[in-house]
Amino acid sequence: MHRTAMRFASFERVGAATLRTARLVFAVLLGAGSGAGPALGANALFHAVAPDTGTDPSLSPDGGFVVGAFPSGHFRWSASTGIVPLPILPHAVSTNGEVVVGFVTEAARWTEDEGATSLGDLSGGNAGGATDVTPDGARIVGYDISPRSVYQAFRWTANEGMVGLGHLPGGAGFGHANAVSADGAVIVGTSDGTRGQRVAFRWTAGAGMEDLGAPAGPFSSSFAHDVSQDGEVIVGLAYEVGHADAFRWTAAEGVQVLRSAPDPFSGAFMSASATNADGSIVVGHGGDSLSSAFLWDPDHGVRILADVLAGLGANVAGWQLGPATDVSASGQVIVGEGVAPDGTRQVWIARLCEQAGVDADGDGVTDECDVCPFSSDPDQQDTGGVGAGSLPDGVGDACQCGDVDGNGRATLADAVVIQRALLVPPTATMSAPELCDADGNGRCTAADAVVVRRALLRPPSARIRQACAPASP
Ligand SMILES: [Ca+2]
Ligand SMILES: [Ca+2]
Ligand SMILES: [Ca+2]
Ligand SMILES: [Ca+2]
Repeated sequence: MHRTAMRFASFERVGAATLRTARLVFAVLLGAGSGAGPALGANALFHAVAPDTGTDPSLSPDGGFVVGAFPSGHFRWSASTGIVPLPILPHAVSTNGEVVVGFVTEAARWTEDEGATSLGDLSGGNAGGATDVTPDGARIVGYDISPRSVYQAFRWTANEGMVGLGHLPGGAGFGHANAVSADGAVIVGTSDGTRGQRVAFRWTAGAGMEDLGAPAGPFSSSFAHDVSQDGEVIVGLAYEVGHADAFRWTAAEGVQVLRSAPDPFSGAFMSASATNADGSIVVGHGGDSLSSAFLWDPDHGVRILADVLAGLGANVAGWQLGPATDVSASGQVIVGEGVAPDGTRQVWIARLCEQAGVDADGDGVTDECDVCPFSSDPDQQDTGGVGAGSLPDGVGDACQCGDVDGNGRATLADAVVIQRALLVPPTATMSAPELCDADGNGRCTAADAVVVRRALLRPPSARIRQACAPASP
């Protein structure tokens, strides 16, 4: 991804149970005029699905799918499908969203066609988990736990099944693969070894498992959390009692601590969670409670993500952006955990958009960060989503299908207005009749009122289709 081409950013939020989408425009360009590095742009994109979304979200490489855990269950989300409940605790998802890997009672994969299936085991035990999958869904890595509680990293393909990666020399009790490169050639994780402590490893078929080494400093342990798709960059956490630093490894530079001056975390804990396809973007979290998301790139070093977004004009006021847990291959989409202004826990996404993208409606905001890509709405107003009191959901007021009274939210009042406006003679008037078509069949009928009502149920029994005229090409 050409980071210098980025001019727009958006900040999305994925919540739980119904789809609500929202984006906010930012007007400030960050980095413009600096001549180098991402000049991030000016949109915010919030996808809210319901309150109380869960933890540890992961992204598909294209940023289109999010998987995560609700307190009440597990989910896969995309803008087009909304929430799909999953019978698996998900840790990673393939590009097309079709393969989700994680944990059921042991390492497992889920597909729409086959459901959840076990990946088998190495040791006759019945425990472990899958932690990552290649973009094509074909290769999976994770860890197996034996009946004697020996952890061993594994790789898996349909043909070979589960193959153990062993341990670093001198190690025998702990191995845990966390990530795999796009072609499956490089696997990273943590193993015990001769140094006794658990250390980050890099595995290749030719060299086997190798100790990644430790950064300079008093670190006794290290954990590799992610590898770039090209296998060239590894990121993770280096640890010593009372201290932890995020690191980034390359063959040329070895393990380097990702702490730059000025240090936004003032020496407190840091951990890198994920990196993009070429390793040029790293995300993670830091601070005494490990609760603030950060963004690293070589031009700017470590920055607090919330500050970056606020600097771009994003409306993140009142948000606590907790750990950033994953980033798309392009580096443009970042997902993490946080607390919304209303106090609910939410999964959020920040999107960085290309300045030179298509602007179908000519309102100055490129399609991928336009809250209404097919309605000219230069103000990018996004009041809420589906439900009274709903947070901005990434769908602009101008194209919030179902919101016929035009107050920026689709609520029960809208369903009532639709029904009354369709009476002969009508007993109510729709302020925004163009938003009536909630079921997306091209007409405004009583069925649209039913869809709005059902979309408001918890859990919803219908989804409002974003296919009314202002939301359509
Ligand atoms: Ca536009
Ligand atoms: Ca627009
Ligand atoms: Ca909205
Ligand atoms: Ca409304």
